[in-house]
Amino acid sequence: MRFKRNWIFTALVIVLALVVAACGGKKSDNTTASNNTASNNQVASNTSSSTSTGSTSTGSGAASGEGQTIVISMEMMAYSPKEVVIPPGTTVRWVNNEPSGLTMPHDVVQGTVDELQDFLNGNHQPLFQSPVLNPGDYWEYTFTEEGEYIYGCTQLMHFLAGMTGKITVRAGAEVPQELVL
Ligand SMILES: [Cu+2]
Repeated sequence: MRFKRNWIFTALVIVLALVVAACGGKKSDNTTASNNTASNNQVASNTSSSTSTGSTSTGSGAASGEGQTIVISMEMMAYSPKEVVIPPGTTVRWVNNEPSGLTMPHDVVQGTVDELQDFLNGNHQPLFQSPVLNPGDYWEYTFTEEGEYIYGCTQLMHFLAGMTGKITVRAGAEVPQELVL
């Protein structure tokens, strides 16, 4: 009797392990699939940009967006706009627009609030990190990989006071025309 119960228990464990393994397998499949889609989209947008007949003001150019530069302003201890969506290949220029008489340096460091706290303790390697930017200074970074990039200002821990932002890089997204340099 005791032997039989043990056997059933062992069988259950094996079945559970198989289920877990199957789920894990599915997850990695999805990642591969979305990566493929991303590169396909990029190819598609390149193709359509060569056929578009450059209209300027209507902002019809998701495809013509590659290589453009947008401006995010740093003023009143905030990034403006706080969140943007851009296609791969877009350059973001962060400009410190605090009044020039003010001593209000900012910076741009990739990371969530927790990661930025780790960063200040030397335990987070950011994907991108600007130098200290004084009023009038700017810094640029070009986003080539799709994804969501959360960042913040580490000067005097401004990220704890809400100075955080998010860049979403998505193939096929339109460059926000009102922000173009
Ligand atoms: Cu700051």
